[in-house]
Amino acid sequence: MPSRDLRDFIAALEEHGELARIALEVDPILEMTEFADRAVKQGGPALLFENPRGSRVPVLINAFASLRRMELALEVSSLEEIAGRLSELLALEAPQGILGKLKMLPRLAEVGSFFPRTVSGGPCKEVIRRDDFSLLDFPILKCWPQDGGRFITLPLVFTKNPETGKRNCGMYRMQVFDERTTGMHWQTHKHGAEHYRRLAALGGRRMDLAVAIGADPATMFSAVLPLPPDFDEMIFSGFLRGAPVEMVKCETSELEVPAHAEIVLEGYVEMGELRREGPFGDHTGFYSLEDDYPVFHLTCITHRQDPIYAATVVGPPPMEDFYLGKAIERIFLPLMKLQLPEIRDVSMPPEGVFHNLVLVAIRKSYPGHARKVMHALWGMGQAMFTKCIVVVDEDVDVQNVREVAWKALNHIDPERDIEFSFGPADSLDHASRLPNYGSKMGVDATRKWPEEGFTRPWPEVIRMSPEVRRRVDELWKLAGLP
Ligand SMILES: Cc1cc2nc3c(=O)[nH]c(=O)nc-3n(C[C@H](O)[C@H](O)[C@H](O)COP(=O)(O)O)c2cc1C
Ligand SMILES: [Mn+2]
Repeated sequence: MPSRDLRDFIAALEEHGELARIALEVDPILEMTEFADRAVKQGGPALLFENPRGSRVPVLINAFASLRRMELALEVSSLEEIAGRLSELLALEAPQGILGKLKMLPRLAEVGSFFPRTVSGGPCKEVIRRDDFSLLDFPILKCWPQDGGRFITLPLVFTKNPETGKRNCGMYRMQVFDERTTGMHWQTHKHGAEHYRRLAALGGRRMDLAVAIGADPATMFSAVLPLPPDFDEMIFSGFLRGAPVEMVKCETSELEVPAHAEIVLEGYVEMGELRREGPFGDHTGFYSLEDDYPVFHLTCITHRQDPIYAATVVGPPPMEDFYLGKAIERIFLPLMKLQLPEIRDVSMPPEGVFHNLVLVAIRKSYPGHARKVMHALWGMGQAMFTKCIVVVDEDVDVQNVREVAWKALNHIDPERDIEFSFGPADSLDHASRLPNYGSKMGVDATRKWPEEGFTRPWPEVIRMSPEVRRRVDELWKLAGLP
């Protein structure tokens, strides 16, 4: 059985020695950040603050902040398992003959289990507060000294596409303005922002919104995934869990939220109402600048009898989000390969904070191939944000940044091998010439071919001959070397 909720996940973390309970009083204002930052950088456990200052609600931080914990979250022994399942699913072919069709049945049944199921009630409704509620009852963190206030950092924001009726779930941070209003920091390229624009174009006045905080780990992870528009993240969560996500209708709107969530915030944004949001110590390691974003008005809070508040802290890398991103990188590789089969591997080193640096190894087949791959990535979903793409040949291990730096820098003639382009920039990029718009750099660090105008010989990498290596293995011991 997959984790039904956050509690199941906490129990799993605890069972595997991946959780520390902290009974001391710790302040959600800055102090928890310092704990979380030290813990993740020391490879420490997830933290459950049982006694946050100013609130009776415990706080869970760093639940996804290691590869092992990501595996526990997705209930696999390696993320490659999920990539494998996804590849198999994508390879679904029309069955041949009766026997082939029969063999397909279990697969189809599996696909059926991905779809979310609407239920009539659930633990997230144990307490329903329509009048008497305040966000200030919750231990919402102020993460860094220059932050504009307290921020909800792990919210699952549910909206509906007003044109197609399809659901979206994205993770967009929310700055607490007062007891019943927050910011809604969906960046302009994200699906929530698109729903908002569509509704405005249709002449709508208000857009319903529901926010779940703390759910089963696969569902929480799904909110971060760069899925295509109108692809319901809850279906992907069903795929990850191998069981449907149970959804329950909100009290004040037609939206649905995960029935096993810890806390649900219901409300709306008013078209055209914007408010200054930020600054916020962000996952780039710098403060993201203040900007105007819609305002979320709460109409109702529902929660469990004894809710647990889930949070994350982002900041100078690596932090928890690096591990979420690493899981995305591993799980989505088969999807990338489906569109670009020449791709052997991809990596996003932590220092590149996802959008600044992508390293790609390809099997080069024709002149200009590296540049084709760069442009394909710049045209692929959220990879459009990538500021710098380095393309290397398939013999380079892109998971090893040192190897990439060594080989790529040897292989380039900068003026010839750098491709500049323009396009959308991540909203968090503070160096782009305009917000959300800037330049991109691709580095073709593949071996250059005569067909690309390179006629000089290309040297081989230095390797000792195997016979000598074997002989020195023995001599080494005889010489008494360690
Ligand atoms: C901890 C965390 C915080 C995030 N905060 C934001 C945010 O404030 N605004 C935003 O647009 N994206 C944010 N993201 C990234 C989005 O969740 C991600 O791009 C996701 O794919 C968006 O969903 P969508 O494609 O359905 O819009 C955050 C991601 C993580 C892991
Ligand atoms: Mn989406």
